Amino acid sequence: MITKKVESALIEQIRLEEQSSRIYMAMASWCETNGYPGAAAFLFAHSDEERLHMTKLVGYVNDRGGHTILKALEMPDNEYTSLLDVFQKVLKHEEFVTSEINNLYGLVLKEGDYLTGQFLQWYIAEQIEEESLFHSILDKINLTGEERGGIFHIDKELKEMAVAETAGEQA
Ligand code: OFO
Repeated sequence: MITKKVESALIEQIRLEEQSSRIYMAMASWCETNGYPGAAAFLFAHSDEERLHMTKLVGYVNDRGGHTILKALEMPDNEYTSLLDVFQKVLKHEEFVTSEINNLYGLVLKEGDYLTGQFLQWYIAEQIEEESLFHSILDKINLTGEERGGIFHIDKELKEMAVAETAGEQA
């Protein structure tokens, strides 16, 4: 059984995962309508992944004697200036999520809830993986600059990554 304090901290994390899903959906939609179909596919897949992070937490809270309630979400940014702008914002958002997961982990350990701590280790590993992935995408975009051929190639690569990510989720 989780304490009320842990329950409410997990519910806040659920809100953040759902918000992340919306943010990436808005970015995907911008990419799709601005000539970046690969980035759009990648971000649509990533939006789905954030939703899975959310549902995994919902299940955990309910299984441990809590009750997940859903909180209000914010309107995400819907306009971006370039693909670089999109991925800079993705990385910034992921860094924010990592710090929130870190705080959450600290809180549950302080509460003596080691089971929830163990559960959250999956999220910690996931954040490390995501930050490193987004750093590498951003490095590529930075190296290419505004060069159209390079951006076209990166967009193609993002499409392949989206296909691989979707296949991984379904496996
Ligand atoms: Fe939920 O994994 Fe990133 O934010």
